[in-house]
Amino acid sequence: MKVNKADIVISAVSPAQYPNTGLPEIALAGRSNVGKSSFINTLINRKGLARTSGKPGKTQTLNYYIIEDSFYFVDVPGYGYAKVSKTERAKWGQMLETYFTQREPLKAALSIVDLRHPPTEDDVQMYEFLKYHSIPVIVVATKADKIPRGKWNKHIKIVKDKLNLREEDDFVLFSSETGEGKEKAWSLIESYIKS
Ligand SMILES: Nc1nc2c(ncn2[C@@H]2O[C@H](COP(=O)(O)OP(=O)(O)OP(=O)(O)O)[C@@H](O)[C@H]2O)c(=O)[nH]1
Ligand SMILES: [Mg+2]
Repeated sequence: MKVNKADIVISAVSPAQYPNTGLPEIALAGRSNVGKSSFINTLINRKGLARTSGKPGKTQTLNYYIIEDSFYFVDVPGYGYAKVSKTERAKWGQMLETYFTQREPLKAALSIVDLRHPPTEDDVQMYEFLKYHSIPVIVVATKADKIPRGKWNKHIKIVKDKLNLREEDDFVLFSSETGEGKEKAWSLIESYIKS
């Protein structure tokens, strides 16, 4: 998709604020600091639209971005950030659960993981949660630029094995730095938007 138009619609703290246009939604899930917001920025060629930071745990709301007036990217708060209080974490968990289990326009989830490291227990849990609720998943292993090309296959295998990636789910090797995997990610996303 060639993106000319992209805007933040709302940083939602509660379901009442989610848009009611009925347009399809593609949600991003992943550890805090893994590169979710950077993924959005790379796909839409806009460096600063989705807020990124070196500070993990920054995205604490469901951030809706409308793309080409045709669908939403939903940037979901990152999990696994140790310094977040138990109460905060429970609140996020509730928000994520409600969103992923009850959101009718949700077409697919992008499960973003770090190519450099084996997926964490949180990553595995997130993937299993999405599978359990029959939500189509596209696994995106990002920060590929940080691994030499010659080692990509080894790392890809570790990620797929640890997640026990199901055959029906797609996998994209990605880098927000180089744009690796951008075309593939777009074509998968477009197929889910149309479905
Ligand atoms: N080298 C490299 N750095 C990346 C890549 N993607 C993200 N980063 C960096 O990783 C850090 C975190 O990226 P974000 O996109 O803010 O991560 P996030 O998942 O949105 O984080 P939260 O909103 O806190 O959950 C930033 O410093 C990014 O510049 C990538 O593909 N390659
Ligand atoms: Mg973010």
